[in-house]
Amino acid sequence: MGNWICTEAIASRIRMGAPSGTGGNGPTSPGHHGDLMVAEPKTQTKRPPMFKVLLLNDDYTPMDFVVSVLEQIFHRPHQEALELMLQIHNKGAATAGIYTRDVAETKADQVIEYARMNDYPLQCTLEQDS
Ligand code: TYC
Repeated sequence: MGNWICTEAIASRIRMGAPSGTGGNGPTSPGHHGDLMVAEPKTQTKRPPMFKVLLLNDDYTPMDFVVSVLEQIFHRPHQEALELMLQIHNKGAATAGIYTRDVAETKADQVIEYARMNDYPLQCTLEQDS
């Protein structure tokens, strides 16, 4: 319920007071609910900052290995992974995915670890997106 304080007794009064069907002032929206006034949340919710995971080109990592990284770690479909790999190869770098900080860091670690295990120098970096 976030910042809403709502006991079952209050919730059932809201349900009884709320109009049935869609489009009305339903039990989860603020405002009038029968004879009850429900408060707006006191704190503003914010979206977390997002981070791009950029894959970098190099001269040694095989193309099909990069495609497999994009499929397995970034869940890109095969054709998309192929096109993205070529974009990295031709332009030097491209965004493999955009995630919250923790997820982006984990993906980057997974890329480096998978590349190291296979003796490839593939690198990636994080860049704040928003
Ligand atoms: N340039 C590499 C090659 O010609 C392919 C490659 C693509 C490497 C993308 C890294 O992130 C990369 N074998």
